[in-house]
Amino acid sequence: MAILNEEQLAIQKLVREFAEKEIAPKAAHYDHTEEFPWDNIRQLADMGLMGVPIDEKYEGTGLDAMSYMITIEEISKACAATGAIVAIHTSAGSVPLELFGTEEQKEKYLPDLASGRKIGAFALTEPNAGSDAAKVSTTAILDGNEYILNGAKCFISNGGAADTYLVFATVDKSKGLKGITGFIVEKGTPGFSIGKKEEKMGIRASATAELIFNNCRIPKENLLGKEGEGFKIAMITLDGARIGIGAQAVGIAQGAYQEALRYSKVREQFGKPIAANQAIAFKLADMAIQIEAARQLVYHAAGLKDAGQSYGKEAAMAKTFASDMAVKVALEAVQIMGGYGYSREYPVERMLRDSKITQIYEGTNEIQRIVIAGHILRK
Ligand code: COS
Repeated sequence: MAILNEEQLAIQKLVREFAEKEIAPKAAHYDHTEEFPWDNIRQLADMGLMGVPIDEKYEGTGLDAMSYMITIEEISKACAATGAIVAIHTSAGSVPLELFGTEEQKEKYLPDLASGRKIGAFALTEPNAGSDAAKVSTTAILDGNEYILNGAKCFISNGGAADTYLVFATVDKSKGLKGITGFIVEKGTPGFSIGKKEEKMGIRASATAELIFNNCRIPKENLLGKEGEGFKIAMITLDGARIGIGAQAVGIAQGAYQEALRYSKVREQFGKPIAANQAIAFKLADMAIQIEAARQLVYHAAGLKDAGQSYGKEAAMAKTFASDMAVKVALEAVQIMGGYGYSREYPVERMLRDSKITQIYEGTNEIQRIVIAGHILRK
């Protein structure tokens, strides 16, 4: 365990106890119904956990990145869908406003987001611009004091549930990625509608939807940063958000491991608990090693961020290692629990399904290797 300070240990205890008591018991229900877990979000908002790293000036909790990662890990251990909602709302839907917004924008939008009264989302991906994020084709044309948005976004986390969307569109296609620009779009703006909601393999209670912009007019003052700065804003946002996905993966793996550990001590076969067999005990030992290694990578990236040092490479490493680890650990947990592991009566099959997305979203692990290689080769 990394040496956490008193404040970090206190938030770990607070979130762990709350998540175990209030969130974990409802995780199977929300997985099954695919309903957005509003009651979890309201409770997390009451506890100040919807804006952990946002400045207190904007109604955030004003804690460091490490505390925020601990929060995401603990929530995700109980319910990965709820962890995803909080992580995307915070790292991708709120932090970019704090980093790149004008003072007026921060005062207008951040308090509602950081307090959890409203939910945030980040809309970059399009049907033809996933890994190749620079291929955004949603357009934003300036017309007097308004931009007119046209196009569609897909796989947008918190889509439909969110009130505030950070949308990336091009103001000039001929400029390539230098034309990409960020905008703040409010739910209910005429011309902005929510399209198809995805039915997913995992994190089923989190909302993932298409966004449609049809001559959607937004005021010029809703420009995020300057025209043409959108790609960089998106990349910097993703650098930070990827640590959160690493933390989420660690949480899912820890949850699956704990279930398998508990089961292997009580499940008796051939007259003894199955944990008494090295075949099982060694699996548990390997799971514990992998989880701890991933957690340390997440903490390391968060520590660099808190120290104001560059952390893009380490965030990509943490996300890649932790997500690959989570899938392996959840799969082993299912194996240890055998038929019970495969049954929907126990949580590990859900955790296995939930783990898979961590290898895909906020940049696939193949993209993370491009990012890491870029850092290594530039040096
Ligand atoms: N921080 C700041 N600037 C960055 C950056 C970062 N992390 N990454 C790239 N940039 C800048 C580069 O410095 C470059 O700027 P200059 O032209 O001024 O030098 C510009 O952005 C273009 O960079 P690059 O040439 O590396 O862009 P590519 O089009 O090759 O794409 C990848 C780079 C593949 C890394 C990017 O498209 C990516 O991250 N894709 C995955 C997207 C993703 O994560 N999607 C998930 C969506 S949210 S769930």
